[in-house]
Amino acid sequence: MRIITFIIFGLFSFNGIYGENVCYKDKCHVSSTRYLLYDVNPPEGFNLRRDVYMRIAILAHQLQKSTRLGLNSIKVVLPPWSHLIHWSYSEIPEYVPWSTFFDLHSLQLFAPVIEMHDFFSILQQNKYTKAIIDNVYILQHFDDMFETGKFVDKLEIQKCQNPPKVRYFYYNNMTSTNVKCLSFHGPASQLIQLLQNTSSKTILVDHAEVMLHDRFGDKTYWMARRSMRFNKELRKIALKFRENYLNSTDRGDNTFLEADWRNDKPKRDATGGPYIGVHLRRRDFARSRPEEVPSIENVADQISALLQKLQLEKVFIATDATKLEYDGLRSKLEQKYEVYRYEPTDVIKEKFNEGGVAIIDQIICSYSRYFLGTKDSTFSYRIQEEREILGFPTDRTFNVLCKNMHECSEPSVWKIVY
Ligand code: GFB
Repeated sequence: MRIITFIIFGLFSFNGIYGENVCYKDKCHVSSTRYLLYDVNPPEGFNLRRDVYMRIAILAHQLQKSTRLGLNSIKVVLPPWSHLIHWSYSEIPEYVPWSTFFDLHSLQLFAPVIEMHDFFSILQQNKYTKAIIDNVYILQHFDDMFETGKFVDKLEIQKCQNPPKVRYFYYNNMTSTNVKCLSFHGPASQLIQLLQNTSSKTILVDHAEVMLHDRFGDKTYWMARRSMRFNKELRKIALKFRENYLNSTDRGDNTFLEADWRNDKPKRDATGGPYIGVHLRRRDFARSRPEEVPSIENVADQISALLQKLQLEKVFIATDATKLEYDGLRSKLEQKYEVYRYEPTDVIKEKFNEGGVAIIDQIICSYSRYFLGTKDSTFSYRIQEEREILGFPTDRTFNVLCKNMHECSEPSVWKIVY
């Protein structure tokens, strides 16, 4: 895996302006770039974090178009993927950059975002030894809104509900002497009120998940979503697996996408490869929802019935289930059908870790003829969105495993908008 440990060189630490030197024809000036950093509640998983990114990216996209100096020069610094509770770690602190999972250039075609290591490089060029953030805002919910049930959009500096952190992103060399708790209810764009009233160069918003979407499900939302193309190598690995085992190619499945997401056209005629893609979420998810999650035997019955109905022979299973659970499922299905699971080589596991393997699983499910997900799992939601982008008919996408043959709920359908 690509491990990035940030060591900042130099002898002094400075607070204040972190200017970039911008040079043109031998003349240099300090740029007015400001940096917006954000972090998310530690227990949140990878796919909820992707949704929080969208809220921030849509804000940054809006700010970029602003005519106000100071707002249109804001860049978002992407929080490295570290210390996620669902992933296992070795003893070395690991800071996985976004480019391990996503195509950074593609993200930047929508919003001005940079990696944390780029932010550190800029500090280093300017000889800063420490990243002392000008303003840290820890977002929190308004207590009284939950008590009264009356929700109004507002933000207000209030007493901290929890003791504030003193270290950020687990770095020893990033801190701040200016930390406030900001009670917040409303969309991410509400943050503009705060950004336009300060000239701080570096602002960190912690618990960014408290901010809501500005525009859920509209054209801009889907532009942000479409810009989240996965890392090219992960896409290639998934494609090879589809070709080798599932008889699935973009040409044959009508799932071809333009190289640049901005050129994609609306369509609904993707057929997908001749297999069912299943996302079966287990572990903590199954433990926290015993009333809703089906048993392994029941899952096997549901998949068999579907394969029979669709006259397909192959099923691809994406799951975080234990080996024992997966083997139980496979042995029930294998009597009649071909069952596939993606098993990474040590090299791929080392390079892309559990996050990359999960993405390969998601991509393979995205290209299936029919997708069956887990109700309320953000992992399944992201697959559904991917299939909307690929242009599948909605009835082949918005399907979830039932608790059993009698207890079944319809998932919400979030259609793509261009
Ligand atoms: O993405 P995620 O947060 O979605 O799932 P939910 C958590 C992690 O589980 C993923 C692994 O980042 C993966 O590492 N995982 C889940 C999988 N499904 C698969 C799979 O099919 N294949 C692979 N390879 N890995 C919520 C969490 O999970 O569940 C909440 O976000 C909370 O924090 C809740 O824990 C119970 O929305 O499913």
